[in-house]
Amino acid sequence: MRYNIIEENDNIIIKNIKNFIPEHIFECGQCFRWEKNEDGSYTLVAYKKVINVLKNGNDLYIRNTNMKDFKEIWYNYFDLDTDYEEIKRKLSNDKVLKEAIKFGEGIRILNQDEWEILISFIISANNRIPMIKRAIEKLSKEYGEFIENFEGKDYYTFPKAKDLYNLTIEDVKKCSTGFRAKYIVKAAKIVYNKEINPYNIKNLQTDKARKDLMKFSGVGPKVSDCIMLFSMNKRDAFPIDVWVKRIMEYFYLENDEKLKNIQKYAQNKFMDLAGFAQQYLFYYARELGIGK
Ligand code: 8HG
Repeated sequence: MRYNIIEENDNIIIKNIKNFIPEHIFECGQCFRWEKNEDGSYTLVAYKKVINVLKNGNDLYIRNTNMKDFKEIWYNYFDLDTDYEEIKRKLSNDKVLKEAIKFGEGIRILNQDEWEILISFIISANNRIPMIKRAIEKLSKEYGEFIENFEGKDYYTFPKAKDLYNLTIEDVKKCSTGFRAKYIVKAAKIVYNKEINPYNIKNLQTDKARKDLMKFSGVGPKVSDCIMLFSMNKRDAFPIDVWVKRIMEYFYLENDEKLKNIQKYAQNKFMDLAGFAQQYLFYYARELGIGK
């Protein structure tokens, strides 16, 4: 994709960017390490960096970065090589999606770190987004590495398996992780001992990748599909949580369908774009309370 990119001081500016609205990207459920500032910008921690993202008119400002990091990290992180115009055009043939896309027109699916997303979505089970964010922030502060102080606040990396594998369940519970603490320690042990390498799973086909992810305790079909979609570039994954179940039943299916049937229906209908469809639907349903 072609962009008009300018480097200025510690800023990268992309002029006239389309299909990119920070609020839609960060608040659509895929990502937890951000906070919204008074000026409407978002501060984000990922890949050992802290950046600030602001849409100013049609231009995007990524602050606290440089061209090297933009090319090596942020271009891929923000999925800038993917043509969202084309995806939206194809999905808009469906009239429900047409509305959902209008609502979340600036959504992009981020390419996040596999290990971080594995643990983040283990934490997401039976949890609410503000609580998930809090648990991840506490874990990072307690067991991650200090990155820098940015605008008065200290930022830390997400802890690695080596930082977590020898903790007690009680230690991890102190970070507001609840019953998921035991799954986190177990996953850290598995990865530290090289029984499963989460960075290799993305090379497998979706069905095989899902099976491998479900070897981790605390990872069921929904969590595995979130991990594949948000960190393994599997855009055919279709995670079904309460909101996606509601909206699928409300608009497309009879009431109270089995998850397996919803999954099959979505996979047939949206095919390789199922993950994108899911994200527009999740944001639309959750923000508007559809089907509640
Ligand atoms: O982006 C998401 N899609 C789906 N389908 N489910 C999600 C996303 N993000 C997210 O946190 N969840 C789940 O919804 C995890 C948790 O069960 C609940 C939080 O609102």
